[in-house]
Amino acid sequence: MEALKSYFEGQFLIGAAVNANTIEADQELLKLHFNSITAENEMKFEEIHPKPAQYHFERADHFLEFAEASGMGLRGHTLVWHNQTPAWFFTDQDGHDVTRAELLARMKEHIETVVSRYRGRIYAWDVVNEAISDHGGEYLRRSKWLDIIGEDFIDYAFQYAHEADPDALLFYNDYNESNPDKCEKIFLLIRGMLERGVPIHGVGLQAHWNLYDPSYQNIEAAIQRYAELGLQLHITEMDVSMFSFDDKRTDVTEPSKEMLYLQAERYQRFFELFQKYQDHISAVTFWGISDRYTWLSDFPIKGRKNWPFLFDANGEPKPALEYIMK
Ligand code: HAH
Repeated sequence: MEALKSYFEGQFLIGAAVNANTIEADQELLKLHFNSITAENEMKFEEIHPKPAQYHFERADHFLEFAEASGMGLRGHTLVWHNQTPAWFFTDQDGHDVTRAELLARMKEHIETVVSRYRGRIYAWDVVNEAISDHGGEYLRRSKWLDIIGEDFIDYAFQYAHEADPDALLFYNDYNESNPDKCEKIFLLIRGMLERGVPIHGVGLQAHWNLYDPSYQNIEAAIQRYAELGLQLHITEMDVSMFSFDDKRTDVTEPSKEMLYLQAERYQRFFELFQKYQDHISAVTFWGISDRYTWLSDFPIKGRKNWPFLFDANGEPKPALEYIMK
């Protein structure tokens, strides 16, 4: 069988998110089909910088060594996010919020330390993750970053990252990126950054999609809108859940034939869109390797399995794989 990465060679890098277990358990599949990896959690703030002045680089270093030894690229995820960032980072010794100046200084220290360690070896960084609100009428999401620093925390994060590694491509990354209202907010955010001369090079479309949503029309409109910015687009965290967002069932223990073929059709149409916009899209990363492990087998419904990828739980090709490499 042809490798995914060869099939799309010259169009997009094909990536997978890995963790300490999957990089072992699915190593063969990973090496065969993928040419880029992202750390699912191991470069996030709470893992890499859990305590003041305490950095844990072992796992991230290991992923980088693996990537370099296997001829793969490494995407960095992520520097500034409202989630998985410890509370101490925002507070002083008395538990009060730090000042704007102090938080900016801490942000600079964190970004400098992490980004310069991997300078020249990580081809793209998700600098800011999920800063836009999902609610109509609200622009930026409420967060400690926004509360303490103000809206320009995003500009500063990109400036610090650029200083630490001038060659890394810097991305703004978000989910629900194909929702028309949120897409417009993301577009306006990035257009403003470009007008202010902020060093940003790409938009990350997470692409946490499912069998029913989003519509092809909304996805295409979003790709077109982001492409107008003149930046590269990366699909950063793709998975295609078997369940619609409102589906709360917990009694599905195996994917049905119908689900597998619906999923294959969805994947086929998604990749047709990616190819149509291949001048803008340069990488497609899945948020896992195979159905052996996915963050969706617990989220948002605890204990419910999901099967969102191109390879099944035994690493065997699913109909979706054949459909996209027709
Ligand atoms: C993503 N959020 C994050 O970027 C990634 O780091 C994490 O491992 C999984 C998904 C998507 C998301 C969320 O954080 C909250 C609600 C919906 C979707």
